[in-house]
Amino acid sequence: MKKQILQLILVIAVTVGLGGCRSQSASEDAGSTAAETKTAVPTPGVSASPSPEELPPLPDQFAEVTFTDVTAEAGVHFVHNNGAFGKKYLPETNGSGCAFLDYDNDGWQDILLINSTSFPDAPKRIDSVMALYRNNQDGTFADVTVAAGLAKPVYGQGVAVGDYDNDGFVDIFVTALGQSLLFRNNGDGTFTDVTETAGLTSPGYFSSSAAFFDYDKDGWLDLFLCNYVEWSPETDLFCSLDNINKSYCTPEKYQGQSSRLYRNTGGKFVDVTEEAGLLDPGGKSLGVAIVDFNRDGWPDIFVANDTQPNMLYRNNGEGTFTDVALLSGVALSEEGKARGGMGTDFADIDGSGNPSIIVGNFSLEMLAIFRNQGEGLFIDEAPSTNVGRDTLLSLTFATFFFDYDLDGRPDIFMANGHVADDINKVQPNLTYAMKPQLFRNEGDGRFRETSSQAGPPFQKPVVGRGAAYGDYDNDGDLDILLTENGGPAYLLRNDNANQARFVRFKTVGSESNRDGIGAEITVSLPDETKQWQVVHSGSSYCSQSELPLTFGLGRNDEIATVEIAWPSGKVDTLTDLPANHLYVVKEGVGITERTPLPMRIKRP
Ligand SMILES: [Ca+2]
Ligand SMILES: [Ca+2]
Ligand SMILES: [Ca+2]
Ligand SMILES: [Ca+2]
Repeated sequence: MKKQILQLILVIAVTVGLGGCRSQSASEDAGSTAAETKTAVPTPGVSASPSPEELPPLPDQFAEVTFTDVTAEAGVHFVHNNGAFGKKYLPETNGSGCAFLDYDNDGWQDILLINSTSFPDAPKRIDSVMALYRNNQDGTFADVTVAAGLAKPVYGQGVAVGDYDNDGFVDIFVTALGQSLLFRNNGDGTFTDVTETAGLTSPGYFSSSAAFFDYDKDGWLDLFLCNYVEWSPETDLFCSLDNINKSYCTPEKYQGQSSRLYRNTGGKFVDVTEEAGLLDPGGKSLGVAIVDFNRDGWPDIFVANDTQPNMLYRNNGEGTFTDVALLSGVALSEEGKARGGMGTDFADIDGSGNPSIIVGNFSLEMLAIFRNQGEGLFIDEAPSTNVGRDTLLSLTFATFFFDYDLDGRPDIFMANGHVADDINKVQPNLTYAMKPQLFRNEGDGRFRETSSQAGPPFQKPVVGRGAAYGDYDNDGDLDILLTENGGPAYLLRNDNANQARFVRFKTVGSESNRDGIGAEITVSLPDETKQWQVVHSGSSYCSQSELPLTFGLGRNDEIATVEIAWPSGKVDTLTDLPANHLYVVKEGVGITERTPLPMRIKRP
């Protein structure tokens, strides 16, 4: 009886709390908004929605945010197999990526780790496979790869996650050396390889990163696939650092391979690379960021190329793209040199309303911070700031923006590691394994390295490759997944960031694609500051971060206004949202679910 009364109070508390936030939809069915907005009734073990005054007290001073390696206690035992057997084949040193995704829609981020496998001419085959780890909602994960139907040996490199068939379940695209694979999510915990029926069979590409996005805004997610170079065991070349032993050749020795754009025609894909103006046989692409750099509402494509100029494909809005990288200042270094571009990402780093772009580069090349000056112009600020000095030696694969301390300013993560395992013998100032790096945004788009205060994971050199962020423990702050070539994957838990306020949004498109990829969320705080982010696939290197967006609110207990601009053109406006919640927002409807965070973790 006592329990029933308690449950009743919880339901009332949630309902009253929801009354404070109105959804005003710009859509035609705005009239039905109130009726369709429903409340998620709290389930046992999950705390009720706190009113703003019930938020945990703010400390006078925030403690340092640190990261803790929780891989072992989380039950993640994955080890990457790069297939190496002494021949130093080029693809060995590139993999592999990772993803945070919620494949079973339970509101908890699951983990996917891409793997490579043996080369066809290896004397002994090891049929290694990728690993899907289901989130047990108690800080641990269960390996469900076999049951999910994903235990398929493939020479994998990267991953993109998106609901290509708009059925409400995210699907998985695995990029590979050779045939990349599309796995349709059956909605029951299993996946089916639909590569062929979906029209994605391709010749021998050496693919790397990929991104789902809706370039023609027809409500179906299209796919951009980065390709690297022409390579096969038969055409592998001999290169050497010491003129004796074989080492990995730089990509300069190989012919490039054009990236591809596939248009989704309603569950089937068609290669539209040439008609879209994207054919680039010289391209040696490793990273892609879908960034509307000129804010005209059409998603543009930034491609990081290795030893070739980067590309910035402006979306002309009628099915074609024009490369404006050289004119915009993002193609080359300050000295006019093409660099070894790898991972990439974008964010509004200075509150200007314009997205800036970062690119991870080779050692002795610095991270690129292309600051958006507006009017389609960028200037690389790394050489003139401490970031250039602090990233000079780093060979950076994955890099991304995330607000790790939830102060409202996007910070930078870098996964580093050299490509040559014997580099230290010929270049004593460089090492194969390198420490990851963290840079805090100090305001106005200036960054300061905070790696030395960020905990043991940032003191440990690894051969870093892929990386993604996601809030795997539903406590509101962003955790990190990091992969190592020929080594383990690392789950790094964020500690202390959620002492500041935050808010998370999951988007559900109706006219737009189901994931709401491309939706732009602008958060206005009572102190009149604004932040915006875009729901996106791609970015980083060969990896995909979680789709929900997290906004750091610092000391603000609530958000004044939230505007969600959907790819369809619809705009939903929400007001007076309390902090420390995850809100599920449906296009044209408004909030359909609100979950207070930190969510109390179930104990096994
Ligand atoms: Ca799907
Ligand atoms: Ca489309
Ligand atoms: Ca920050
Ligand atoms: Ca977290």
